[in-house]
Amino acid sequence: MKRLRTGHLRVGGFATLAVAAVMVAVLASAGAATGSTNRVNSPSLTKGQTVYFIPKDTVNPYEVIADQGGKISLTAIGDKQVVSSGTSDTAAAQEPSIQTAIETGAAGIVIAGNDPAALCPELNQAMAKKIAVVTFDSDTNCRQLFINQANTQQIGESEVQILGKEMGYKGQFAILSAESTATNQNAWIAWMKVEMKKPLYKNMQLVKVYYGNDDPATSLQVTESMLQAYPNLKGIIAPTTVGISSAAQYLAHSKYKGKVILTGLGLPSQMKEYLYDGTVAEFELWNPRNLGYLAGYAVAAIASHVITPKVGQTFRAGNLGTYTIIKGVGGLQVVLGPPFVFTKANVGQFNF
Ligand code: RAM
Repeated sequence: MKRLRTGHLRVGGFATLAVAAVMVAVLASAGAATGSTNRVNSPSLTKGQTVYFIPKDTVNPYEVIADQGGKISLTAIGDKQVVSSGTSDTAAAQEPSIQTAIETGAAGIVIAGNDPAALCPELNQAMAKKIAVVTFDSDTNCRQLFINQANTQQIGESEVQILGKEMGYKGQFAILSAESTATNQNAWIAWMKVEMKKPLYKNMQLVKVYYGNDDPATSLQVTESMLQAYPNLKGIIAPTTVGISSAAQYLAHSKYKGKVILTGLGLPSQMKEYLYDGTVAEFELWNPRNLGYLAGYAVAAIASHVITPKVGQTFRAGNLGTYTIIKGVGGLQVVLGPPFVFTKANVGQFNF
């Protein structure tokens, strides 16, 4: 099997087993994942502060796991976490949580934006009150730092590379996204379209981007619609854990199983059965628990004035180690690490 151009490691592929094993260990059992106490003391971080974690919604298992990671780091620091959001992925559902954070004098906000612009009046108000504002998972236009799960370009490109390889670089495919306003999905899709311009993909055609709103029922419904609308559809990329698990559920019980290629970003816990039954061959992700854990340390470092933040500054994220602030597309960011390709050979080793 070829090693992906983007540098992903594949168990049983080009990567040596030793390297792959290290990668699996990092992903599966970093400090955040084990919940072990932070062995690296952070004396400079202020204890007793309250941080609001505002996920895209409170029901998506991916977001729940990311918030758990935040709780682990904030608890290790001696801070308190409040998780607050709506149940659907809209900016309007997140606004009351930001307001409450401001009114109750929170030290920090960590938010996965459902919309890049619509949340800015509230987030700017929070920053004006000296509340540390960090985005994670999905960025907004107004924040001090974005905790990016992986390089945005790499995620977009690699999704198309995986699908192309599995489709034999031929045929129609559709994208099943989350909310149409989701900054993260839209950024990944933009890079997918750039990748598609390469001659390698000249016989592949992106027919349409569908939106399942990170709602399982809607995602199932649009999967059905796209297969009806495009009877020759050969592939689906769902860069959302809700989308890919819903599409896999649909395909697994349909005549399209094994015929329509499905890949995207999925939780190993939700996708395991579909790797084992042959509905899906591979998909990507990172450890969402580590994402939240890293965001917890980042927001605490800003709220404690350990970082300003600015380019080149570093901070310690407990058992995950030291991270450096770099310049991203929308401003300052920190990148958790490369995405990982899950297959039926390695999926059993993950607990998220
Ligand atoms: C869904 C959400 C989230 C995204 C993951 C991959 O759970 O849309 O924002 O990062 O998928």
